[in-house]
Amino acid sequence: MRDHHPRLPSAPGFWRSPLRGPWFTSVLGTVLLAGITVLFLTGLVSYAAYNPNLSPVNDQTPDKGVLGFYLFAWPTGPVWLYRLTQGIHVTLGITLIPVLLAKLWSVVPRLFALPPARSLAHALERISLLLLVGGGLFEFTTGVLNVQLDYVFPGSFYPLHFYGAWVFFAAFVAHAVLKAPTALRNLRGLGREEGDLVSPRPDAPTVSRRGALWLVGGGSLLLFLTTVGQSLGGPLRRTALLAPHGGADPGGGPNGFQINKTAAYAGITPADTHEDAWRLVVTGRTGTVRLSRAELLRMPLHSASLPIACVEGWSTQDQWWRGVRLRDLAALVGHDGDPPDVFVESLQRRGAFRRAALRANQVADPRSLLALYVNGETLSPDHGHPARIIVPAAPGVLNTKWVTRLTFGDL
Ligand SMILES: Nc1nc2c(c(=O)[nH]1)N[C@H]1C(S)=C(S)[C@@H](COP(=O)(O)O)O[C@H]1N2
Ligand SMILES: [Mo]
Repeated sequence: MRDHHPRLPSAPGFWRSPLRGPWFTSVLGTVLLAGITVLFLTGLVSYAAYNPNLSPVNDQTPDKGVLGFYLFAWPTGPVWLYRLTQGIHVTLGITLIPVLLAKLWSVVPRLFALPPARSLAHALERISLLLLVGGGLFEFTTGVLNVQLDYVFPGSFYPLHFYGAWVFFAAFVAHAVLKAPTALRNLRGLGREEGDLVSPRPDAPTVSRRGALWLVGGGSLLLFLTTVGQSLGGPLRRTALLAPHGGADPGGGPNGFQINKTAAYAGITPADTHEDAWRLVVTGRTGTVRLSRAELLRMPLHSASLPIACVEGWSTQDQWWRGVRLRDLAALVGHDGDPPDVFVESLQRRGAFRRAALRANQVADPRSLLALYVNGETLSPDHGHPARIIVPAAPGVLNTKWVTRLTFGDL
């Protein structure tokens, strides 16, 4: 009887879809092999871009020691570098969601198969599968939550997503090595449509296997087309229907580009930023200098066309910034020629992004500015008036707004 009316998902006959089979699973697996490898690499790169080794204000991931073996000084060019790497990371991650779900769906009978382990090797394989499925769901979920809801995690998003990535990728590599030979055979059509994935009592098909793949691909394409605009910026941003909404409306004009956190959100009031109240406090080898906005404006002003690129995947096209070079400010306090790292502090009193550390190579770049103007106009309150950092190729989070203190020295 049980064979004819299986009630338990552990019974092979419980799963009826005629789509399941080695070929379908192998095609999806191959797409994920390429896609997840790119996600992992762009993710590692994104983490490096924060200068996580420089200062605990940039990153507090404990014991990243071994896993941080690859960290390097993030370059300052090309200026679109982080736009590209993080745009790929977020857009590709979102695009792959239908493929990931279809792949999990295609092998779901295996997750319920009994007995749980036939041998030690089989037990190990199943544990690695748990890490793979759990790790994959965890990475995609935390990534999407971070993009859509903006840091909703206990503590920081970075350690969760970073540790999760290593666990997931380790299981992923083991899985790929184990399955690659079979997958290759299935793709070439040499494998036969048999085995535990093929339902012993399939329902009548409503769509062919190829048709189902087109559906998955169509879902991915739709996600791609409604996401990618946020990384392209400019007028194409409007096509990004899936980009997070409900944020501040940047309005039009020179300051009319995306706003991450508004001045109101950050608790910055006109009383804080008023000419009489605001001072820039610069500290370095030779002591401390306090500068009013008028004094800053008497220093040599320089321009740079640079984008803002956020970890959340959105970025702006180049904006035309004008302000004082960071290296000129370093020189003011005794660091001529070879500027050191700098610790940047905002007027903002609370919140994770009120402080950031920049590396010496970023300070030294002539395009790295303490910006006072954007696109020919004074910075708007939401874009960081009276002064903000803008550094080429750096993630948005390092471009501190409402800056009030710069401390030069090796961190
Ligand atoms: N003081 C302060 N500076 C900040 C932030 C912040 O929350 N507080 N957000 C950062 C992040 S995450 C990004 S992406 C950029 C966005 O700059 P924008 O709002 O001018 O586009 O500002 C950065 N500077
Ligand atoms: Mo950001």
